[in-house]
Amino acid sequence: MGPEPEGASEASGRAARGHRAGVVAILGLPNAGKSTLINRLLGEKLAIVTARPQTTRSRILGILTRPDAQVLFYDTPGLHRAKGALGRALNAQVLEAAEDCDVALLLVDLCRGLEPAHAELFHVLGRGHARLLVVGTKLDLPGARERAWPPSGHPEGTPALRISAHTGEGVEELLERVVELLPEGPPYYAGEEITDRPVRFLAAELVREAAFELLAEEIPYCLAVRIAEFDESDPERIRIRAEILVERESQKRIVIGSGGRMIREIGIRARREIERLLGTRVHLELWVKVAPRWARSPRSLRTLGYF
Ligand SMILES: Nc1nc2c(ncn2[C@@H]2O[C@H](COP(=O)(O)OP(=O)(O)OP(=O)(O)O)[C@@H](O)[C@H]2O)c(=O)[nH]1
Ligand SMILES: [Mg+2]
Repeated sequence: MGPEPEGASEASGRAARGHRAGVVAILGLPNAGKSTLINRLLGEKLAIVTARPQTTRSRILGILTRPDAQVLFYDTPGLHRAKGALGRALNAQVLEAAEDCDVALLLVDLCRGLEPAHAELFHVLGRGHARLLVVGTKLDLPGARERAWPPSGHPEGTPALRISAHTGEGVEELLERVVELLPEGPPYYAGEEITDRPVRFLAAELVREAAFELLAEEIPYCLAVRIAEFDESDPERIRIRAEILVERESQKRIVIGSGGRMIREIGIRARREIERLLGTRVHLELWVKVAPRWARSPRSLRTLGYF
């Protein structure tokens, strides 16, 4: 072999030879811990997390860049029995992500094991070309470590590892396994980007997270959040006006709460989180609006950023 070329051509040669890049889909049933894991991997809160199932409503990209690799992690909604346009759209996104990735992480709550609903995910993954890793989650929970692992029904020969996204146990090892499975190639994104989502979308999600945590029963599933105004003209204090959309007048009353207590509480929590995200002070104004059809049409779901 001849001598190595020097300068820029040497750098690009190095990138093509050693560098890895690819798409990793984080998949699983609702509440498996997908969003918590992407946040842990990225070291930033990109995806909202609540104790309720079906929190995530869209694919969210987290870009992890290091000298030897760029990993494009996609958080996805939990695969579930779909009801209505929103449910169907969520599941469609999950299946699309599963078919269209280099590596699929199938997250399984260790305390629940494999469930019949996982079969559809295995089926779709079997059709695609992705390398599959089965990941047991919430290893820190009492009893999780004693559960059979890999779980019964686990496809033979598929690598399986266990993590706790809360304590970080196993996460570094998971990342190394993922990088090894990625194809060689140059990075897709400039190094400083960590997501493709605009901050106003992340801000809307943080309002939704606060609402999910504070409202009981079915109400969180009947609401969506839209940012009506995002004013950065004063960089010391960003002004945000967000609208909480509900389907019925009765839901609007519950979201506002008696004497406005509930909406005030939602506002306080959401503002705290948005300030942490933006690193500045935020003035957050919340309005509740009845929009009976927000969840019914693909067009309005797209406008809300759920596609
Ligand atoms: N103890 C423990 N709890 C966890 C861990 N990871 C996630 N959780 C909790 O599990 C619940 C669900 O976590 P999410 O990350 O929102 O789960 P998800 O899979 O994104 O859920 P959906 O978006 O609804 O599909 C939350 O209450 C998390 O705090 C973990 O490593 N340990
Ligand atoms: Mg989620």
